[in-house]
Amino acid sequence: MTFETLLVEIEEGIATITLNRPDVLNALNSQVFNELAEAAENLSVDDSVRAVIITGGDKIFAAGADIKEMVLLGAVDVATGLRPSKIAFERLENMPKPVIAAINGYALGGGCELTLAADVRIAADNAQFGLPEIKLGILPGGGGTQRLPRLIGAGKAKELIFSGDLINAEEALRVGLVNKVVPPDQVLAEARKMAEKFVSRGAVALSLAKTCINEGQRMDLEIGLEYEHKCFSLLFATEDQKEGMKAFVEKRKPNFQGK
Ligand code: DAK
Repeated sequence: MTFETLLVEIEEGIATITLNRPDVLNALNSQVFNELAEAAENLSVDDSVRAVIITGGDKIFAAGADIKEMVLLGAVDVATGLRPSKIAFERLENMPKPVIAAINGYALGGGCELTLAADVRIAADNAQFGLPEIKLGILPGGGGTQRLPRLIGAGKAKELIFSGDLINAEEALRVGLVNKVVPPDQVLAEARKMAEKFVSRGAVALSLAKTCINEGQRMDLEIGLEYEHKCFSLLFATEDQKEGMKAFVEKRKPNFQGK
């Protein structure tokens, strides 16, 4: 998979997407969004890929959507031209495999929103998060007003969105915006360690659990519980369920095949 603004590497079932516009702090222009959407689609259907890590490298995650590109846009251009970002984020969010954001430095605006489309966020202790769009006279348009309150609650999300203030990694951990904080040089290794753990589990069960959680947020509790029950029942038709329970009874580690 070759792109101009992204590097994509696949190693032992784990794909790493690295945003690659270092001169502009990985500002996300329409080419990045288009390429991300394509990469997400490809990785989604590639059976050899069991987990995805998205990173901006060891200095910065991303300083947001490309303001120099947006400054020229009118309302109609935004309605059509920025659509790929929505598609890219939704493809990552709904990918039937785990997506982990590995974050060094700034994750601002669309960069922060990109991390919100991941399942899990691992941050460097030097990371900074924020949705500073309000300072540009706009609102977070890449899912920030929707995904952030669902993750950390409306009150804290409103404070961040209304003020445009940045928070550090420690505060991000405290409010539940990130899952784990580690030293900067360990972010990728930690993300990989977590990805390896996820990959060692039953892939069908993991993907259905992800679907239950994602879809469940669109449902009321009663329907969500029913949906969960259907997915749970379905897993009893898989080899992984047979293997997982048999391994427990036989006091050995399961050998899941993702079937
Ligand atoms: N866009 C374009 N270029 C950027 C950029 C950005 N977001 N951020 C940084 N750069 C460029 C700078 O212009 C500079 O380039 P040169 O001028 O040297 O050519 C280079 O990167 C280095 O930046 P600085 O010189 O500013 O570096 P500093 O270390 O001094 O400051 C900073 C780092 C991150 C604090 C600062 O660069 C900054 O405040 N950047 C802007 C952060 C920001 O406001 N981000 C939010 C952007 S709005 C949507 C989807 C998504 C979005 C909207 C709609 N739809 C689906 C509709 C998202 C919107 C946004 O993200």
